[in-house]
Amino acid sequence: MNENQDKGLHKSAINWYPGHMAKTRREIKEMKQLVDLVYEVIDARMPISSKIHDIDDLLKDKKRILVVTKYDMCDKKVTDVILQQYEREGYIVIPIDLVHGKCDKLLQASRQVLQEMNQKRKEKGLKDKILRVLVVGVPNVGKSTLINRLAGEKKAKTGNQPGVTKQMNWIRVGKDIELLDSPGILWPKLENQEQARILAALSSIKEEILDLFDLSTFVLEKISELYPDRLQERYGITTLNHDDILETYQTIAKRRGALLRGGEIDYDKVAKIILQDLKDGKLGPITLDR
Ligand SMILES: Nc1nc2c(ncn2[C@@H]2O[C@H](COP(=O)(O)OP(=O)(O)OP(=O)(O)O)[C@@H](O)[C@H]2O)c(=O)[nH]1
Ligand SMILES: [Mg+2]
Repeated sequence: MNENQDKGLHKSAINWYPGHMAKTRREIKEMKQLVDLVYEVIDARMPISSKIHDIDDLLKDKKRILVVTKYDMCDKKVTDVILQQYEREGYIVIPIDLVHGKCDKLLQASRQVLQEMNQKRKEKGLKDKILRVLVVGVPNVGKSTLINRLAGEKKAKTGNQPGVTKQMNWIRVGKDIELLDSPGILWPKLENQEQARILAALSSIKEEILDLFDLSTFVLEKISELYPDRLQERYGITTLNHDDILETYQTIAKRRGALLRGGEIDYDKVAKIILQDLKDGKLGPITLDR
């Protein structure tokens, strides 16, 4: 690891876990008694890195469905292998494209849980209940978007950056389901720096927290390792020169007009272009976990 990277990591180790996440974690622990089911939301482009790493502790034995959003943006072949592994571990896994697709399968699975619950209540002579579902996940995976899709209208605020939802919030879906939206959470110690960078590159950690140049270089290296053709298509780069990465930035700068007055390279602008292209799907469908 070079000195610059080390600096970037050090910065992240100090600042990346904001106080409101600790608060949300406490609230989730309190609210979990009230819910019958949990939608654990993960991002299809990082199905391992975006999974809350201590979710089993946090939710103990709550019934869970793994909802995999942004399926339209992922490399399906790679993501599917990981999802099959989750299924083997016993998860109900439902991949969703929240922009173009439907949520029928998720609703069906949820109503099945509700039916079983009410059947048991009936046997005990109790009245039917509505289904209460807690929606959890790391920031920016699409929890609120999912809720809006299920509700059929925009009831929760959404946006392509981490930390949009600020508090827990109940939202009604039809006559029989109530969803509890929650602010995205991470965990206090993010030991795995590769995971931290993947989360930051796909906007689940505020990117300002990591060094911008460090993060965009990580993206270039990752894409060159996993999808080398994409760098060629987008930026005209055939091979990444790991010993002189600035050369790669220069090539991108010239192609995309990221030059300062006097013709100098605007490295910050190049770094932002790379990160924005990744987020916007301009580098094609990608999955960064293996
Ligand atoms: N392409 C695509 N974009 C999606 C999908 N789901 C969500 N998004 C986008 O992802 C971004 C984040 O969505 P939100 O619903 O605000 O995410 P969140 O998990 O509620 O985020 P926090 O409240 O910050 O924790 C938005 O720009 C959504 O439009 C999907 O399936 N496909
Ligand atoms: Mg939200």
